[in-house]
Amino acid sequence: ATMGTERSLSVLWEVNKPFSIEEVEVAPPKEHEVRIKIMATGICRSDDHVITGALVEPFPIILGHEAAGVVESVGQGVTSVKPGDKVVPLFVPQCGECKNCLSSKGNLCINTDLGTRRGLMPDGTTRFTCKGKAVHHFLGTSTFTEYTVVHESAVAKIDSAAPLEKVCLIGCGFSTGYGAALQTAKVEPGSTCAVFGLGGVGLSVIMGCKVAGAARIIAVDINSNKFAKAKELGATDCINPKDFDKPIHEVLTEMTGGGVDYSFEVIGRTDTMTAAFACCHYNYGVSVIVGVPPAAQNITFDPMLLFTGRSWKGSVFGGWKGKDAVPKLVDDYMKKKFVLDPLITHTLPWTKINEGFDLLRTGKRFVLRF
Ligand code: PAD
Ligand code: ZN
Ligand code: ZN
Repeated sequence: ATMGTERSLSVLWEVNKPFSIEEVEVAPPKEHEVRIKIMATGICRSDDHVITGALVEPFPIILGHEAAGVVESVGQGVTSVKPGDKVVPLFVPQCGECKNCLSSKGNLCINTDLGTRRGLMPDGTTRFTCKGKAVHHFLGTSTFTEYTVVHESAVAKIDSAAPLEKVCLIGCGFSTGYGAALQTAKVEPGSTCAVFGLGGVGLSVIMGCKVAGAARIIAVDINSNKFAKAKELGATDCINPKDFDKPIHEVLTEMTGGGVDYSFEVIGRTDTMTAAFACCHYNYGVSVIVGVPPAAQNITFDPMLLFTGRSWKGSVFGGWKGKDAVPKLVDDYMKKKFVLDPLITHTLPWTKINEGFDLLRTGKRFVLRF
């Protein structure tokens, strides 16, 4: 079953260009690898960051990292999944053996491709070829394609009854936001939270804060069209920085009598990272960076902000160890412990990928089906 080369698509050849739908050869899985037929993939702002160059990756590349599919074939030595299993690829793998996987504190497996700019499988090669040219992988996942190959440590088996066009969001956006609140910040009952950015990830932070029992959740976005959904999911206040003359961190500090307990930056801008940090309580506030920091930008800040007791943290994939957590999150979804529908504004056939990105840039979030 592992023979045969599969055909596939949607290659990004350079920055700031549309995707081109191409025939791509997808080589069979090697040892400890899994070839997946992708059934649905979401589009996350992180994919767009590669298009614009804010996140630097090698080209040509097949993007996409938030998906669900079915195992088509497995390489030698694969034991955790078999052909026909429903799965979610993991952009943060869980090898189970490295220092971070063994630590109860971390989730960033050392085998992650994140930040390496390699765009290759763990063995340093690629499974994609287009027009005789090697095409790069994205974060060990590459899901804008009918077939992809991932390492066994980067795939989680999920409930065979799960609706793939919904649970694909558990592959990134939902879990990232939800986990930032529950795992990274560990929001406590009764606390006050501020969430900067109300895209799919920010809305998922709101869901996490609500489940944790936050008493007040203040949603911040420059697009007021986002407020209705934020309220539906648990925001108690919604504010638009454009409606105020003074800096938004001052507005929040005043609104909350000294600062929020937890703040989250879910945009990916250095100015909002600083604002989110500054609006948390001067003595014990915790601020979490979820938005991907733009390449080659630095933050200058007054260390007094930290000295008095604030903490500044980051969170990748919501702090979850994917192989363990993703099947459980899918089970929780099936038990209706949280919703995913409000995060999806459109569903499109995958060949409309470029239209999907246009929608993303107008504040919509969509899932491509295959
Ligand atoms: P999105 O683009 O759908 O949402 C961003 C929101 O921020 C939009 O509603 C904007 O209107 C709003 N916004 C933009 N500028 C401002 C501003 N100056 N002040 C207030 N609001 C503003 O993105 P998303 O929800 O898909 O992703 C959000 C970020 O999280 C993005 O940077 C993405 O790359 C990152 C991300 N990180 C991880 C991770 O593991 N840490 C995973 C997935 C996504
Ligand atoms: Zn993502
Ligand atoms: Zn590991």
